[in-house]
Amino acid sequence: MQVASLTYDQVRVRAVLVPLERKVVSRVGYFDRWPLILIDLQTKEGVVGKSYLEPYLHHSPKYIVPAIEDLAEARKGRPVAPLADFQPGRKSLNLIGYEGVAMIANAGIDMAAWDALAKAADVPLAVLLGGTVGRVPAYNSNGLWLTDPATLGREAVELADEGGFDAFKLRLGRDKLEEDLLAISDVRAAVGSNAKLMVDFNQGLTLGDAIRRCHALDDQGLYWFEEPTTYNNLEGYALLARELRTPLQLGENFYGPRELYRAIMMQAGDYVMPDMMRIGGVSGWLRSVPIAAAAGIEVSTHLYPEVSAHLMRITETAHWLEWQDWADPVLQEPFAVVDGQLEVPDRPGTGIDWDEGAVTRFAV
Ligand code: SMN
Ligand code: MG
Repeated sequence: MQVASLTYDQVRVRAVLVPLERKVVSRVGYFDRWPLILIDLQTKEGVVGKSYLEPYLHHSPKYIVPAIEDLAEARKGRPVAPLADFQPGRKSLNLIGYEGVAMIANAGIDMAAWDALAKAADVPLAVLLGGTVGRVPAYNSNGLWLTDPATLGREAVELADEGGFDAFKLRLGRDKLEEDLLAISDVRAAVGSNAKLMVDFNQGLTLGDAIRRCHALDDQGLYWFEEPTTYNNLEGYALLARELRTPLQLGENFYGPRELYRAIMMQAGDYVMPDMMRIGGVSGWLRSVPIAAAAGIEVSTHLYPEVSAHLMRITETAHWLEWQDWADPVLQEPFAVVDGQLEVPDRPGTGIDWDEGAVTRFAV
């Protein structure tokens, strides 16, 4: 189907709580199930754009869903023009905040709008954006939480086998340095010393402890140190980045392009990894990553592997895609991973569609 332009009609928003194969045990929280907000954006022309949000907190759909519905209602009858709507959408809610729920709601609608436009053009999103479909290098982020270090080697082997991975995210920041070192050595012993280990502290350390712990781990050959301390302590990050040899990664908590810009201006890290829900969806990504590219900074993704993979195909300094299969339980056709790379499917839009039986089963 090819349609010249689209008009907003209605939005259908549903919340589900899906099972996690491995429980998330991290310094940002414990999650035994994972909430998803599923957005179906219906257009007057009959094309339906689809996206999902991962709001972490089980009860948060109660206040995020109405914000999405309000935004969509205000656009009823107007052309679907997500890039042009990005800043006006944010401004329309800025009196209750420029970040948080206001941005999350905008990002959800934005991703669905881009999916609709690509479907109307009958091309994959990566192609609509001027790229091609194909593979994107990924690391497996489905496990290696703050669980018993003695079990991590076995788990790392399982994770490698989930798609020929040789790069993994390992969560650190245990009480004792020795426990973090044990976790690293167990994983290395199981998957080999050439495997890349991205380590994530999930903001768990005070700045002082981050200085101590990161220095102690600096000669471990780790691929990056992610969020050792509170995400918005950019001065602290700049200090860590200056002192450490291991590259410093941050960015999953940037709300919009200006926060990425500020972090880069302050030399707060070596790499950035925006999250689709917080950076502002596809439009927020398109507005942000050129800033990183101009600064020569490599860009990785956070969560949202499906939509993010399309964007990595057109991102100048594309680095690593974070692979999580957490939305798979409600997807009709989960994306394939081959040789540690995510395959962007050659189908119109983002390639996301719901398994409606599963949506009913996991509805909340
Ligand atoms: C993370 C993501 C989702 C839940 C907990 C922790 C982590 C990551 O920050 O980067 O994967
Ligand atoms: Mg992280």
